[in-house]
Amino acid sequence: MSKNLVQFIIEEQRQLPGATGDFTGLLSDIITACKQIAHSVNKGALIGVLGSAGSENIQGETQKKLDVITNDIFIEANQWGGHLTAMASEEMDDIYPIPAQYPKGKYLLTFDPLDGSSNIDVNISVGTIFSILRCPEEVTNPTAEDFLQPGTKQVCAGYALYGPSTMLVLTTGHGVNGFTLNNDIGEFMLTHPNMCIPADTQEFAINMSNQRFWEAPVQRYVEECVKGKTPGGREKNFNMRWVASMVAEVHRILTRGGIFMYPFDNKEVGKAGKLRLLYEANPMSFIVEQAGGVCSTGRERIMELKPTGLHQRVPVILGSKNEVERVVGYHKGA
Ligand code: P6P
Repeated sequence: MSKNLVQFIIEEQRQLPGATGDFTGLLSDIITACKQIAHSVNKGALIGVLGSAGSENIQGETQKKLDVITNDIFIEANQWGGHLTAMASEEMDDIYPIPAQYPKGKYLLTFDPLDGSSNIDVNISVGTIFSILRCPEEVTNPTAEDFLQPGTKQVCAGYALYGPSTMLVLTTGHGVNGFTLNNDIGEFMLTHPNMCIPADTQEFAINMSNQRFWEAPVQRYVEECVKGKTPGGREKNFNMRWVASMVAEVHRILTRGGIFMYPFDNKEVGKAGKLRLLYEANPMSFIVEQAGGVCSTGRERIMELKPTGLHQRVPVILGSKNEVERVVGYHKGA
């Protein structure tokens, strides 16, 4: 019988000197939230949770009913345990301090409760992304400023993927491990130990409809992939994927390699990228780097960026080391 996720975490905790079980308790609450979200997502139309909520989030994006429902699930599952001082979410304008009636802990939690939610109404895979930071010492009433830590400060990052099977993938800085939800017993079981991204790939993922808005280095890279082994192309042919669900793209890359790009584009003036640093780019970067991949804006390592805002957007180029480094090289040469 393979290990379940809680057993795996406790065994990891035993390796951490001075671990108090606080971290294990927090992860256990996050796992509970992901199981509840999986249930709501899987039931979909049967329980009337598809469609628009009729509201917008701070990003100006129309919220799906499930965006709101899954955000509430995360808040409910994580606010009472005494492991956090505050949370921040794609779906909330400001931070969510732990209410006074609950004990506070030493961690901060950021999350995108339902990434790729535009896919939910058409039954395509969606996911949850989360990241755990330490709350700065002596801070008991945190502000948004306390969340603005570079990705290198993350103590844990993970995602749940609600696909043909529900999986949870996470890192605490000692590699990446994948767990599959066994619905018969309601436990995530270790099925993908020590996930590693191949350094090379023949598969790129980008939203080609934005091509005319990209900078020259990305134009060059994608053009060469499309040309493949023809003149002006590469030494190999490429395949393309675009699911429009970052969690699904990253999981595919963790499983068989690839490069995912949501680069800077000049489609909207003043918009530095589409993906959010704190609860999309940073957690995914931690996971991808721990699996041997590379994550860059094209010019900088994403995890070294000093965040300037809770909902800051950044360009994202991540995946197989040799391909991401080629794109970074094109930016240097530009
Ligand atoms: P586009 C989902 O909304 C998301 O944030 C990522 O999960 C996904 O990779 C991207 O946006 C899709 O963007 O422009 O293709 O809709």
